[in-house]
Amino acid sequence: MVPFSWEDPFNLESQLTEDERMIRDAAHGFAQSELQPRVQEAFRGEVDAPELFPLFGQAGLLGATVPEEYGGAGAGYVSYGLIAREIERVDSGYRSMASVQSSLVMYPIYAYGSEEQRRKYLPGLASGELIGCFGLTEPDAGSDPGSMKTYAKKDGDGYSLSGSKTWISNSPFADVFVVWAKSEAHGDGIRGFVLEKGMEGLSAPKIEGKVSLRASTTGMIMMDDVKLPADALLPEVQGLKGPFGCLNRARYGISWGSMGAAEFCLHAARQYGLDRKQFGRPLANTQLFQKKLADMMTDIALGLQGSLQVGRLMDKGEFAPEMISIVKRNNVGKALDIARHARDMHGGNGISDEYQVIRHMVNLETVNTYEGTHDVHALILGRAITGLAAF
Ligand code: TGC
Ligand code: FAD
Repeated sequence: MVPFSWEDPFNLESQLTEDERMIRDAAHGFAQSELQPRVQEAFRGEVDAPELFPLFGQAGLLGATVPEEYGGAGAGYVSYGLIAREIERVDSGYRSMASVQSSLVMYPIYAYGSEEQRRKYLPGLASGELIGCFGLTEPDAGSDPGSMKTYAKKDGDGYSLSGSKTWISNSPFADVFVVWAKSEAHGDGIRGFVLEKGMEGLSAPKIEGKVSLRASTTGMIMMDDVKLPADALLPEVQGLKGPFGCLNRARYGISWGSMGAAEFCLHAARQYGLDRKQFGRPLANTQLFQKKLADMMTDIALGLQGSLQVGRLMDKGEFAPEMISIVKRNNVGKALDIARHARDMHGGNGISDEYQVIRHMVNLETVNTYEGTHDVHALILGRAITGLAAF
């Protein structure tokens, strides 16, 4: 028998390689020294923070799975997940900034782009000199991206792109825009295009007033007859499997990230319960408090094991998207419950941003919605179980 660790119940540590532990420790150090000190003011002020990207880049946290020849780290999906967990331990918004860059911008350029596109964009995106965003969602096409209206008309050898995307992370300060549109030149099929800041007809206004994810900047992408050269097309993919292939990576990262936020909440609730006395004893010395801590610890331990297994299968190329739906849906839903409980366990103090649990709680409301809502992932799984699509 071995001593039990409430912080690592199934000894996840022993299931990681030495390289993975090193990457995790570096990400932890960066998140605690660079991100934690600024998050309270950033969230309060809804502060734009493009200057974080070069810091993420220097710390090697962008494009973890992209090969080193393009500026990435050439690491595996478990490492990518461990990075997401450490960043989201501080704030889901910061993880969002980094995971959009890695999974939704660098991945499609690497996996679907031409060699010229890879060489042109990936090193700058990996170093954080360039900031990327991913435009799939539209005002009238959220859970159902197949109904998008953004359209690329033929225009000489190239294209003319018109339409609007909304709820786009990083767009107001992005340099590189991966945009999905129906394309006249391809039988109205969905294709990916790479746009650049400054193109005529392209703008990206900020969405103000978010009550969630305030440390991450979100905006729209407005495209009014944006002229694109032929080589703006991502040549190697067509159809919805293009954007969904990117979402697989980002959703998987979120499954780890949300567990980081949940771990923060468990640790905070435990410490608060040990420190705070009511009725002559610590709150942590009551049965109800302990039951909540036991539930939190259990859900985190199981969630991390699920993500680890999916990551190992991704590294071997043996995953199915439904596996990712399980861990994204389960882990984010559980993290949201954990954050809500942690908020309650802090009593009145729990609504103060000083204690941070309410920030995680409101952030996780977004995480439960983006990258496929909790219910849309239930329907993806329901389809896999029954063979019937109930969307
Ligand atoms: P469906 O008929 O199921 O599929 C169409 C084509 O796509 C293929 N496919 C996939 N390929 C790879 N990975 C996946 N996960 C895939 N899912 C489907 C499928 O094989 C088919 O290929 P083909 O070759 O036969 O054409 O499509 P549908 O229109 O019925 O889709 C239904 C549904 C619900 C699965 C889908 O629309 C969905 O997932 N909706 C949720 C939308 C979503 O997740 N949006 C996310 C926007 S990006 C974002 O939120 C970023 S936030 C980031 C941050 O800040 O961290
Ligand atoms: P809807 O699709 O309108 O859903 C509303 C409700 O209806 C949900 O509860 C949903 O589960 C439910 N519902 C929908 N369809 C069904 C059905 N068939 N059966 C039962 N229930 C259903 N998108 C990007 O492309 N890029 C980004 O970078 C990005 N970043 C984001 C950042 C933030 C802060 C937020 C909030 C969103 C972001 N999104 C981004 C958009 C996000 O992916 C969408 O909000 C999400 O996919 C849901 O779409 P919707 O908001 O249109 O909701």
